[in-house]
Amino acid sequence: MMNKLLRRQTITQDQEGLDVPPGQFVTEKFPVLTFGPTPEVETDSWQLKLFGLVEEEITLDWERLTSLEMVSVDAPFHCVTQWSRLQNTWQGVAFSTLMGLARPKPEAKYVVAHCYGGYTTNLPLSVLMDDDVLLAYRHDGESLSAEHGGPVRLVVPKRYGWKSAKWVNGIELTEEDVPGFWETRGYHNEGDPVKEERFWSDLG
Ligand SMILES: Nc1nc2c(c(=O)[nH]1)N[C@H]1C(S)=C(S)[C@@H](COP(=O)(O)O)O[C@H]1N2
Ligand SMILES: [Mo]
Repeated sequence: MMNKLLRRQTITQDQEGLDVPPGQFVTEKFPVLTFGPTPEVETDSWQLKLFGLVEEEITLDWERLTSLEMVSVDAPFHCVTQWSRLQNTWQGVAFSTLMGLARPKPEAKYVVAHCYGGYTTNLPLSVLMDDDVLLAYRHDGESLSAEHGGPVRLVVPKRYGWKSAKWVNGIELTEEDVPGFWETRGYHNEGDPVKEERFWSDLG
């Protein structure tokens, strides 16, 4: 408790004036953070299923995904292990575009992102409908590498990195919140870097 009271909860800026959330250190590098092996997924066999509480279940292949409108998002990336890479250009399909295709039912309030390899993470649907959330297949002008989640990863800039699911292959709409891989292992359910929502133990 004492620790929590003493911790500075302030946002600072880097030399270029970009925001650094509390407790984070800036890196120019792009570290790889993966639990377990990197799944090898070819674009030929890649699929993304939109399912659960949707009006229309849809399975997209690579051709269909890349035929959808491409957006470009400049955003920081904050890992809970305290590194932040402040400048990233992601390109891919806006999450809201996919929801326009599958059309969530009124009772759909949460999302579980499923990945090749079995990793999952959960988020409120409202958070994912933000215009900086996308299914990215390019990073800083190049195809997204396998180690960073290629062919396609979820990118949620306003949450810690573990919510940005790599090798995503399923978007499940649910009524109840279903904690994912790290969320069932002590990580915070929301994971907002500005509020420093790192671990459940932070709550005392
Ligand atoms: N499928 C999957 N997605 C994942 C992870 C993982 O282990 N498996 N790690 C998460 C964590 S903890 C972070 S910080 C980011 C790291 O992304 P990067 O390796 O591209 O830096 O991916 C997230 N997405
Ligand atoms: Mo992370």
